[in-house]
Amino acid sequence: MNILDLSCVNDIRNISRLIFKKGWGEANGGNISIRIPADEINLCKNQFVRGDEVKLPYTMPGIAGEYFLVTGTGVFFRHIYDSPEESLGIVQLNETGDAYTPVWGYTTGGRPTSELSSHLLSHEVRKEISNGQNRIILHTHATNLIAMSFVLPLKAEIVTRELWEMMSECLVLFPEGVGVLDWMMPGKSEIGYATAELMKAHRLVLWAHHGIFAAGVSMDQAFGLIETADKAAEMLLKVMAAGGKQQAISAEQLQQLADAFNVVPLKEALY
Ligand code: 2HA
Ligand code: ZN
Repeated sequence: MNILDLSCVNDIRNISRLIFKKGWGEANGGNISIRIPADEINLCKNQFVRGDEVKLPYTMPGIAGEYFLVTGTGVFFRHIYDSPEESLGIVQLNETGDAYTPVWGYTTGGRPTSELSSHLLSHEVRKEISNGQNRIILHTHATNLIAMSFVLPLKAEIVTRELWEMMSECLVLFPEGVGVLDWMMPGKSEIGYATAELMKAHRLVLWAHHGIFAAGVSMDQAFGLIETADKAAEMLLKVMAAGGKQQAISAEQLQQLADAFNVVPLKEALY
């Protein structure tokens, strides 16, 4: 099977085009990785050409040996659909989980995203927590979520509660709430460790004044979390601009929603 026909490649091509159209993928903003299932790897292994191993400054035994499809550093989301072989690559982690080898893609000499630490360290956490179900990590510069990070206290319980109050779906889709990171230097191992730590409890992690990270079992799920949270953030900003809330879904009503949909809400956000 041609690698370009794999569903993971299609997922990244289609979602990057959509993200660009939403205005969240300006220039080289954003990056995506997928932990590729073994059956997809077996369909295309014969086309792999192993490059040089690259050592990582962290060790991830939980995802050792796994293959990842990862957007390249400096790649414009606008170009991914039309140039998948240049824009994307597949890397395999070694058996100790502290180095990777490119095996496909990055044809013009590229390498994986500058946010590789946040991707791989989050994959390791989410794989364990989800019993192997979570395969997607999606980072994008969602406009309204970024704007919101300038006007709310950077606390998970407050950001979560404000988003939940904007529409009923929010609590149902992300009952565990949104993790929140203060501004940190992008592209470093430190922001990777901090993101992965929050991914132990949340599938959405807000990077203040920068963007959002989402984890999911599928691209639809990861993207759906972000588009829902971003829409809630958009409404919050409109409500604030219109003079502020006169009423909202109450803590009691949020608890009723959680009970009706059989989800366990982040306790701290039901103040
Ligand atoms: O350059 O989004 O966080 C891509 C980014 C960095
Ligand atoms: Zn970014």
